[in-house]
Amino acid sequence: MAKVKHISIDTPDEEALRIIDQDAAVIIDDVIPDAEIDKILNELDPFIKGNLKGADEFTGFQTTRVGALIARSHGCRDLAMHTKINALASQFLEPHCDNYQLHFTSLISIGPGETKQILHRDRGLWGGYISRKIETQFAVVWAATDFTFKNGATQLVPGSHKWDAKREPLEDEIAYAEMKKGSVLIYTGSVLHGGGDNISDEVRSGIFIHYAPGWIRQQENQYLSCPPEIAKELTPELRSLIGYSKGGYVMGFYSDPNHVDGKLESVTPEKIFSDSKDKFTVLASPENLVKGSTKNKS
Ligand SMILES: O=C(O)CCC(=O)C(=O)O
Ligand SMILES: [Fe+2]
Repeated sequence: MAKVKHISIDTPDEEALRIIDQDAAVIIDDVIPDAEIDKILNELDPFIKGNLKGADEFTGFQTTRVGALIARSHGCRDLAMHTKINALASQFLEPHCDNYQLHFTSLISIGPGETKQILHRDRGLWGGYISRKIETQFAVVWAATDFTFKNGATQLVPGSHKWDAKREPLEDEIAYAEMKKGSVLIYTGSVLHGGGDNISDEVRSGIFIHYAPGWIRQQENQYLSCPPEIAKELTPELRSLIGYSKGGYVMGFYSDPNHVDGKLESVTPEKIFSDSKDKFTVLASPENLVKGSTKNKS
């Protein structure tokens, strides 16, 4: 049976990225202690309790999803900013963008009796309009419980990011991302995967925090899930990561509708919080605009 490779937190980035390039998935064992996970589950408890199960076979009739994790959980803010994960995300995504952003957050809990989720490539969420030469998602799953074959560990088909789109996996090409609570599964937007079936009597929970290029539409709308009145509590770095920043020279600027003095006209979103950080100049130079319009014509 196929397997997802396991590495440790001390594995050099180059080796982790080599495995991700080859298999489109890797597991990093024992990244955070159980206590940190328990703190997060505590913070999210009111939302977990009130949550509805999925409405179709894809979302899962025995599966619950809790989003807005940056707004709702301090612990998830730390996970989103984790140094090693961000180092890998930036090296993986930045060949195709000037900066990357947070894209999606969800606590996905697969309950007993759930059936297998259909195998899919997450990049389909952009409608299939983006060339497969460009990788648009770096998915990170923090195990909030153990992930086992029996309780619904994510099914994954290592190497399927390089397959012809129509090829279907044989049973023994499907791996199960078995890992301990506190470990991390990384997979890309192009690999075939799906939630596993849960034939145990326990719930399998994962904290999904995904990243994408700064120029693309985020799956979870961060401006609504973490509006400015909550975003003002975040560090400037995390605010910038979730989208209160520009994704390129002229990508994502804003003008304050109430200001008449010109100070908040065509500025970077960081200005709402009086942050001065801006990786790009306020307006692109003509040279930069021309450069952007001519590179990567393929
Ligand atoms: O819950 C899982 O293991 C995977 C979920 C998933 O891939 C999805 O909902 O897109
Ligand atoms: Fe998925």
